[in-house]
Amino acid sequence: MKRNHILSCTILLLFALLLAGCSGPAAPAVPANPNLVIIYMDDLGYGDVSAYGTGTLQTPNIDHLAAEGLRFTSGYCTSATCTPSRYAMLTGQYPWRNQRAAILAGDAPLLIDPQQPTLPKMLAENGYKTAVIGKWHLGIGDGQVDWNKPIELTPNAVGFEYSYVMAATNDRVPTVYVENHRVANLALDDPLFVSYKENFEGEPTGKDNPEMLKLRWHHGHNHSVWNGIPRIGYQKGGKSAMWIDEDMADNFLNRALKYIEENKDETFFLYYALQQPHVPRTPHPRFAGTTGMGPRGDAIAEADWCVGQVMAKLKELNLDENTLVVFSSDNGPVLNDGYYDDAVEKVGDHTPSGPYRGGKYSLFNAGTNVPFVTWWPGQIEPGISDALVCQIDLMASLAAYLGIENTGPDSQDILDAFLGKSEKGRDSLVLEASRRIAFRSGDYMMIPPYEGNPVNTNVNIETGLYPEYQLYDINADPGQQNNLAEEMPEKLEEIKVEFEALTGIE
Ligand code: NG6
Ligand code: CA
Repeated sequence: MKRNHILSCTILLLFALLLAGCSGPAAPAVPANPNLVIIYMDDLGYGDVSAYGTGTLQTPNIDHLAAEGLRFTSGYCTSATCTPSRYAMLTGQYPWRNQRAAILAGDAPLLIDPQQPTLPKMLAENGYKTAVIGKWHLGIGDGQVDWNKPIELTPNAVGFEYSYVMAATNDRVPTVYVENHRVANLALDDPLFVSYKENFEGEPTGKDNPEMLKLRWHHGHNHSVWNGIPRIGYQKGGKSAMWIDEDMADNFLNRALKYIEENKDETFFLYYALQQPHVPRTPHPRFAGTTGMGPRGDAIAEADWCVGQVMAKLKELNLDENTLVVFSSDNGPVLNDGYYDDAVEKVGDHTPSGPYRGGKYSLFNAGTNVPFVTWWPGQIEPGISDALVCQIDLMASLAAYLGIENTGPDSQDILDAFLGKSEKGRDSLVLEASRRIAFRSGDYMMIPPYEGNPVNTNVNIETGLYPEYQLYDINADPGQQNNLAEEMPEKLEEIKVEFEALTGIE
């Protein structure tokens, strides 16, 4: 009797288990590996995003993303310029560990060693489709690149299965797009030549041919002229392949949307790297004049619209619940970065650096404390986080999510902070500007003594360089007005020890 009872109970239990198995999961589903979309801006400041509530320029689409996601107040890139920040995000290695990780010329060799671990490689090895569309600026080729032949060392050599990029910046030659291993739309009968040493005979320059210019140069930017805009570096030929600056945003966006469409049934990583609001600021006529802040404001409005289009596409394809979007910028803001484009004259009450001191090229906080949002409906609760997070940590944090080994040497697993499950991010972070480094530890920022001009007079931004130690409490004093180095010698000493242990620099 008893035995029978046990038997029937067991059968009932098995039946129940079977039923539960068939009728769908009882607990919330653990999502499959999410798609990753990094939306990366060029020179967008903390205060340039209206969600941060400090500037007067409006960015409704980015605000919407921030409202649905997690907005970080202490979100950092590693560097106050482009190349090093991108290097760190994609390799998980601090850029100051690599001698060559500084602003690169358009013909500079590939900065990332093809043997080096990278974020796209890590994801590709784990079943992801990977693509970069937009600004690259991490070098292409071997230093002797022939732009008319297939180029081996492109983003494809470091983990991107598809790439469609401008090699460097929109103010540098060559003013062409490179798709996978070739310059796109290049005609064989008009080969492209590039030099950063000397001009090609008979070719006009911004310096000698002001009559050709629709945008005047302020400092630098007086070499080859294309589309009425003088650039950095010299080029000749390749006319069929040359970009039209005003169409660049649409061109990158359309390719990004197409990539998402085509890979909607795959797991993918799209690194969508917009060129705005880097100089030359050339918003499409649809956006020109819309903000009253001149081309810089209009280029941000254009980028904001692009962000909205990408988000709409993810929702339209029902990919939103399975896509982690990370929105950020490669360095802080600058107004006059080499052209007369009214950025200074028309900025009005807008504050691109937000409450912070400095900007692009600066060791002060605005150089690297940038807009930073993570978004993943169903997984990330909307909100605001004060956790200290950095783009360099995406690699280790994603590795943790995927349950694989982290291969980014300086990348830290702060997954819970990125997902909003913890208010705790990093303890500390090394920051870089023009090959000099500073240190954020907790709420404090320490800038070691450096020689050099305290103001970069070209761009009119404070560099942060002073001959004595600086120590600031960023929380209490975001504008870095109160140097605590003398007042708090013990704190300074403690941070110096920590900094030396990490960097090996005394
Ligand atoms: C500087 C350029 C600046 C910009 C910057 C790179 C001059 C005088 N200045 O050398 O205009 O191109 O490099 O910006 O040439 S970044 O955002 O890609 O780092
Ligand atoms: Ca930049």
